[in-house]
Amino acid sequence: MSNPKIVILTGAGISAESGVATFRDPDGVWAKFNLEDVATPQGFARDPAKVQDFYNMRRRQMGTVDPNAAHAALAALEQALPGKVLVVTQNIDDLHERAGSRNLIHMHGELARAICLGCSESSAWADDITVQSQCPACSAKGRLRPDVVWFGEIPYRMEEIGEALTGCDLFAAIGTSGSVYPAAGFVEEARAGGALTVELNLKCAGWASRFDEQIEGPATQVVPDFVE
Ligand code: BJW
Repeated sequence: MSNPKIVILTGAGISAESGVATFRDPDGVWAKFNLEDVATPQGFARDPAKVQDFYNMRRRQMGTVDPNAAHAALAALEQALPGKVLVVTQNIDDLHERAGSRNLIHMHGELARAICLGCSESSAWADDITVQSQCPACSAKGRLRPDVVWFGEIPYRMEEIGEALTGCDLFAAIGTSGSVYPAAGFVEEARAGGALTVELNLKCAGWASRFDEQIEGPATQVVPDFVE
């Protein structure tokens, strides 16, 4: 999209009430799995099966959860303001698109896609990735990995996101701890371009002081109220 006026950054908190675990909350993913083992290229090089198991488990879980009222509210906002809303999600689940969002950037990739280490093509992928999995583009076997962005890798569509942040009037961050860059720096980029910046979070701690306004509460309650 060329000229969105509202840019919404979402994080794991928007999917929490759908039953998808966040990362850094006490019961989050990083309390159960070592980040270095499952979310870095080095971890994948050491033990690819362990990393594939981790993402296969999360991909299977996607089929058991549904979008919630917060995802639906953002999709409705986009419908009400055609061409004006861009959702940038750090989440690799597909709940925004299943709720109806279309102007959507998955900056950390998607569970529902696999990328080939041989030909670099990304393909839609619904099943487990195994050593027998064949790349739909080049037919190589055993060369697929989840098309997600690990630490040390460059998030997707950064130029497009940067332009949208600089040109927007409103930037809202929903359900993210602001601990991972470059997403954690988006609020400053938007503010430098003159945007009003708003954080919506269950608990506005941590990076809240970097926003003009904070709205505290569960996403399924505060997001529908916010977009009205
Ligand atoms: C609710 C709620 C409810 C709960 N309602 N709210 C030192 C300084 C600065 C940077 C670096 C540094 N050392 C290394 C870096 C870079 C590094 C980084 O940021 N590291 C930090 C740890 C410091 N970043 C990278 O490596 C990135 N790449 C990069 O920088 O490339 C260089 C480059 C960039 C740009 C241009 C050119 C070059 C890549 C980062 C990849 C992150 N990958 C992960 C995992 C992969 C995908 C996956 O497996 O899912 O992405 S990590 C993980 O964290 C995942 C998430 O998308 C990401 C963010 O987490 P999120 O969404 O914020 O979740 P939580 O759990 O942290 O927070 C949940 C929030 O929800 C909480 O606030 C709750 O309160 C709230 N909440 N319930 C509302 N019901």
